[in-house]
Amino acid sequence: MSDLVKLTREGAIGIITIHNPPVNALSPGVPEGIDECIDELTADDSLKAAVMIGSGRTFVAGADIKEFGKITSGQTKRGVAFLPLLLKIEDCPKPVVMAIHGTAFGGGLELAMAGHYRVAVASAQVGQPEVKLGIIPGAAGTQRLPRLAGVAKGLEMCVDGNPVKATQAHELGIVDAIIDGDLLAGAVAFAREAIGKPAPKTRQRNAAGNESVFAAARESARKKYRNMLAPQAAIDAVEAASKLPFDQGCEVEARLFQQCLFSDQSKGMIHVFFGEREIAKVPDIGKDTPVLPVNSVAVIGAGTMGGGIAMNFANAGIPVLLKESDQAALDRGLSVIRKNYDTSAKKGRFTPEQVEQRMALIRPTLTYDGFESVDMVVEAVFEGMALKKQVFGELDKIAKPGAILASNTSTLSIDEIASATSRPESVIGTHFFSPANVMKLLEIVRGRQSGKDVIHTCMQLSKKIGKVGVLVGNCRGFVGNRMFGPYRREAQFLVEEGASVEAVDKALYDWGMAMGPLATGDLAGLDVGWRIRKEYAHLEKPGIRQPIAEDRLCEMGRYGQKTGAGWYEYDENRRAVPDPEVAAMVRQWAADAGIPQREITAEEIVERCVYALVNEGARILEEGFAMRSVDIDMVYVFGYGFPAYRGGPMFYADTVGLNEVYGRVRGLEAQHGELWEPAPLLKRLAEEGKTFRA
Ligand code: 3H9
Repeated sequence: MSDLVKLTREGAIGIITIHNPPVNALSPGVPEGIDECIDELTADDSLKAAVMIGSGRTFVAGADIKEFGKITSGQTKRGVAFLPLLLKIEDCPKPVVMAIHGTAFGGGLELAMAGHYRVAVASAQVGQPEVKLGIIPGAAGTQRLPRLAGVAKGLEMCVDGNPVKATQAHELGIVDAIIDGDLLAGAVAFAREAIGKPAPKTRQRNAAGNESVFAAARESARKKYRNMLAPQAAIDAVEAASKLPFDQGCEVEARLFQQCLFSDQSKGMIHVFFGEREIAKVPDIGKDTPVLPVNSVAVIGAGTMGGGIAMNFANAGIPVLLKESDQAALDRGLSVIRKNYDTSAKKGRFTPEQVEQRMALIRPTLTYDGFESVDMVVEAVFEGMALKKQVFGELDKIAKPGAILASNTSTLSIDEIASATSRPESVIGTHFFSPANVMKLLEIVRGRQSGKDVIHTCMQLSKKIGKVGVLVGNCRGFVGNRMFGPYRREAQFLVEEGASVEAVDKALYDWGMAMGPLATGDLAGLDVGWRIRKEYAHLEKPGIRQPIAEDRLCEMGRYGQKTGAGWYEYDENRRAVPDPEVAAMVRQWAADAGIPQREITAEEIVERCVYALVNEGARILEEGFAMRSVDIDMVYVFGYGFPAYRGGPMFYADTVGLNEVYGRVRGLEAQHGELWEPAPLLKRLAEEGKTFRA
């Protein structure tokens, strides 16, 4: 018998325990082990019922996601026939009670639903999160869940992929009983009660639904999950459950599951699932590296960034001192924070009490009083080296020894900032993304002398404050903004060469970006880039083409949303309206600069912008400012609205094929000149037939 699954006995009750740490995934050996246990249970006359339970921290968290890559790359054959095993469990003549703690996700919930009964501790969660991996349930989840929870709820759970808590699952009929106290003992008692009674089979229940639910779900998923295959496939599969007999519904599901599994979208999303976990692993910083306590924080600057950063700490229950240089700015900052919290409360994300608790954790100040006792300071003042160095010089005198001194700079050298202190080992970059209370990405910038404990602490802290922390090196713009430069440069060039502002944004939005590059500039503030460009103007190579339009817009005071106008005009609800005046001005500026005008396709827009990201990403990787291509991918997925179903820019390039990408970059170099010189790493990998990932 497999070591992964064991059958033990407690009187007339067989206990089937799944032991496949850390999450009891259905890796090879687990389904086989369950199969053997069911055979033994059936054959053993002394056993009258069974309990199936997971050892360790959870029930079964789903299929083993690592196996999917092996299946699609042909390394493994199609995996075990899990569906027949579930039928075998359901047809077992003795009642099988599934005992759930932790998470019964994906194949785990499918397994649980094949049992005759389900009991759970109140803290457990159940769900079909497959769509988050670009697939749909593949072992009758779309068929059994609507039969238990009703079509509308089953549909919602399969399409959104969000889990429900055990108590709600109980109300919905997914779970039969909530167990207080010891789960196994409660499940065994439940199983004893079930002996001799007819065991209910979920697949024999009815899942009739009405037509309008599906039409509405399709429409809503089209908007919410733009371009994504899996949510639409999940709707088709649940609709099949509502119209067809169980076996035929399973056939529909199996076909759709295969289509999704072999799609590039699921490969991209699975890459993101593992990527999010991989980036937490820093090769030279072991798990035993000390973690410094961060129980109090100070933030300098109560502007858009500083305020958002303070909210992150308050949300995690960490008290924050929020410093500004004058009362009016401080008041403004606090009122923005309150407004943000109130908006969240209106959306039901927080209760009014939680809002007050969070506000109470943010203590406004105009002085450095109290800074001597905080564990960490995050500087979020204007982007300018002289000012940053002045602040760090002051902090060096005030902060306690060992306090982490972090800068939220988005482009400036952490080493130079650290040089203003006598303790560069305590200095690090923590680059939040706007809006800082919403965006998941946190670039953690490693200075030459940043201490390993300081880095490790910031990586851990990122999780605590709900961020995805990616460790990056200290180059101009780090990973995200350094790549964003060429990306937005191309967007501007395209406008200057004849594409409309709206056409550029639409092409990239339709391709999957959360926003177009020009609208993103308006959101972030065009003046931010303008200020930075002025700071670095001395580094520009003479004779190399530079975008014209954005600096001109800034000179006119058109900074984007915050001034009501940038690339677009904005109404009082900050809705973008195309501005014919901008279009006319750009045409004039282009004519003055002698830039020929032409028709530009959406395909060219996407290619130029996305390959500009990839080419710069390749340079960053080669220069060692990103540890792995997956780090770059996670920066873009979690910080720049890059579609997760494309896996990130480097993964996308791998999917296209580096030889193809290299060929196009060379073509662009021939057409547009040295800004498109292929990165040496891209050239080398393309010629060797390799990928960034490998
Ligand atoms: C499915 O079931 C399809 C079926 O319908 C088809 C049937 C035929 N496989 O997240 P953590 C690893 S699709 C492989 O840090 P937490 C994870 O990589 C699946 N590995 O812990 C990590 O490894 P490492 C549907 C998995 O406590 C370690 O376990 N199920 C899997 O924060 C710890 O994970 C899902 O989509 C897996 N299924 O969160 C559930 N799950 O230490 C996906 C985890 O080397 N999983 N690992 O970095 C999760 O949502 C979370 O991991 C979970 C635990 C909530 C379970």
